[in-house]
Amino acid sequence: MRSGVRSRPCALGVWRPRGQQLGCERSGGSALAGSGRAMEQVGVGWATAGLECRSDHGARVGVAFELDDHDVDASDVGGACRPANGRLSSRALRGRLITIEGIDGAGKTTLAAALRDSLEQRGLDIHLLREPGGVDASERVRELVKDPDVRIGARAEALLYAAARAQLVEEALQPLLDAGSWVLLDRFVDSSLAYQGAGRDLGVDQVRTINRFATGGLDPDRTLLLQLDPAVARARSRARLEGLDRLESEADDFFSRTDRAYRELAAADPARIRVIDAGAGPESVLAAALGALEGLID
Ligand code: ATM
Repeated sequence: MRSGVRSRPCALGVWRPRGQQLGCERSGGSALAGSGRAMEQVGVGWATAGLECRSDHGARVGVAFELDDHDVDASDVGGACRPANGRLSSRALRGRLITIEGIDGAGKTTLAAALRDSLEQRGLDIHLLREPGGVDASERVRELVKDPDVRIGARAEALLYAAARAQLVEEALQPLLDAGSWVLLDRFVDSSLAYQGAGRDLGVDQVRTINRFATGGLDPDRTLLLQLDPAVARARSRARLEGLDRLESEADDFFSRTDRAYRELAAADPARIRVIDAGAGPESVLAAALGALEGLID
């Protein structure tokens, strides 16, 4: 594939390469998916235009451009790549992946929308996505795994979530991050570790392994774990829903195992996973979430 100027992706990760404007060599989409954070990004804070170039040493370098007061020629930052229009900013750019986790009924969706608004007000280019879903194929998997009339074994379920995730990474997540965007993601690998690894008793390490393959090793920069007593969370989601889907119909001990696994994951990685008391009101939860992004937002 040649050139890599990207138009702004929409909220569900649909983005189209705008074509050939930059005349810069760019590797194929599958390489993007597998690279995790191997790609180094150099550039700026406005991510509607980005490209990937090869340095003299063959290393892949992502570059994003913005019109800015600080003119920098593209050759200063990326070798042979030059935008067809516009000047380069000297500010450093790197996309961020923030994931939101928690058992059903903890308030992830409410927090995600509030956080997106709040981060947008700070001028960040932010994209809200969900799992399973976010792109067409993964939304289809979502329908399948939620369908209470479909029998799916535990292993197949873990693989389906991983497949949906692989597609999301390749089609939306990695391109967005490469372009310097922030992605707010409602569930990611930790959901599979907690629900399939512990809830389904498949083993956290086994599920981690298939997900490393699915994501190419992509890790969130920060994870906000909404914590709520499973009984309270279940009561909340039952009140909210008309009919329970395939997972929501599981017995209470499934959710207790899932909740316990989330707590253990957070204890094992406190730098990434920040626990938030989901029993507080929405405003307090939002304030806590913003506080938990310290070091990422100023
Ligand atoms: P949401 O309704 O929160 O979007 O999640 C879909 C369901 O899929 C949710 N069900 N419940 N209860 C959690 C479940 N799920 C997994 O079991 N594993 C995963 O990897 C993901 C992403 C979701």
